[in-house]
Amino acid sequence: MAEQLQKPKELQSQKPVRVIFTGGFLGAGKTTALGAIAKKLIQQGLTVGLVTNDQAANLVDTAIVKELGVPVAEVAGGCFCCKFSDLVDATEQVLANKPDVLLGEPVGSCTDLAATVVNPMKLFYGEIFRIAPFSVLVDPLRVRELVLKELPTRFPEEVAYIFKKQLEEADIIVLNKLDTLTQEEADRMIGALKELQPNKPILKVSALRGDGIEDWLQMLMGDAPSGSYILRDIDYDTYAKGEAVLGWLNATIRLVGSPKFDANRFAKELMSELRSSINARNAEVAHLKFLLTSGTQMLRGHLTKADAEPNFVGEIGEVSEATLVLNARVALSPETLGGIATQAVLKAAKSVNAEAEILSIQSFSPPYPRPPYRLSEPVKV
Ligand SMILES: Nc1nc2c(ncn2[C@@H]2O[C@H](COP(=O)(O)OP(=O)(O)O)[C@@H](O)[C@H]2O)c(=O)[nH]1
Ligand SMILES: [Mg+2]
Repeated sequence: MAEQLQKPKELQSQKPVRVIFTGGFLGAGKTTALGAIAKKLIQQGLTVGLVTNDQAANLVDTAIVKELGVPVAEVAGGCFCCKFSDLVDATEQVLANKPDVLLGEPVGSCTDLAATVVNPMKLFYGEIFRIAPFSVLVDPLRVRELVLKELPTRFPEEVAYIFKKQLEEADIIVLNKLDTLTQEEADRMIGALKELQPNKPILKVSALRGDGIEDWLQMLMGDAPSGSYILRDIDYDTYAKGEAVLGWLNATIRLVGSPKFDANRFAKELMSELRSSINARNAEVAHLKFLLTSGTQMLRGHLTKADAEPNFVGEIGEVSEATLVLNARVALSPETLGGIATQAVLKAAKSVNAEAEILSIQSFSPPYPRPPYRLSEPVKV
């Protein structure tokens, strides 16, 4: 019985805090969208806090959102659903800064969050938290691949299962990357999503350009219910398999030039090496991202589909030293992924005459999801 569950700890806040969780598959644009939302809220004079999440530490996302200059806490070493107490701890840390709004990005391979995160938050902390409708962000290319099936997929069906379950548990579906679509394509995709999920709002946004963010934010700050779509028939074995086929790699590397190296060229070479090794194995990328920093300069690279174009943000010129944080989620065994990444880093470093020192490298498959709390009915607040 939900009522008998013990909450992890008491949380204090002098004012109610709006909590916005935004889910969606890896690479859908969650971090970009939360950044856009945070900026809008800050413009409105509100105080914002953020919680990022990953299966391991060293997050590119945490570094990205730190640029916003708002307090950030990281739940590492597991997802919000399986590390609920850590989520509460991270939330408490951010609450110390008295935010009006707290934004959270769950791991993109997770589902069943309405039952394991959104509703437990409402049950335990409904007095201080106003939980916004749970949004699930969607990348149009994944809709074409996994819903419309007009693009071939290299993912096994268990990954498509997770993608569909994410849509099923959303209070709001948000089709992102509108800037990459014509009006006709966007309508076609909305139509396909509506057919699958006829009863919920489906919005169109471009997190990158800002289109549609205001309307979405209005819904998130309003009174619409949250966590209404608890999954009734989720099969955890299929879900676990879908997560386990994704190899996760997080690495930190120090690069040193002799005396300097071209960091932009290194980034391009690295992306190209990683892509060609992944494509040579006919594997699919869920989200591969890296962040290169040198002093105050930053350069990011993203790849959200093996055969799509990579995206780079920022520039770094000739530098003597840089740090690389690499996060890759690719449908390959962790060992293969680790080998590919190491080779790619070394080759790219050599091509620009730099030395690469691997400071940390971890590659693994996410473990079987075992959330400590799971509610079978939505909590009314
Ligand atoms: N064209 C386009 N790219 C986007 C948009 N939103 C995010 N992206 C890109 O998609 C990639 C993944 O974004 P990110 O926010 O890190 O995704 P996450 O894994 O869901 O957090 C990055 O290269 C982003 O720049 C958008 O609205 N339009
Ligand atoms: Mg992210």
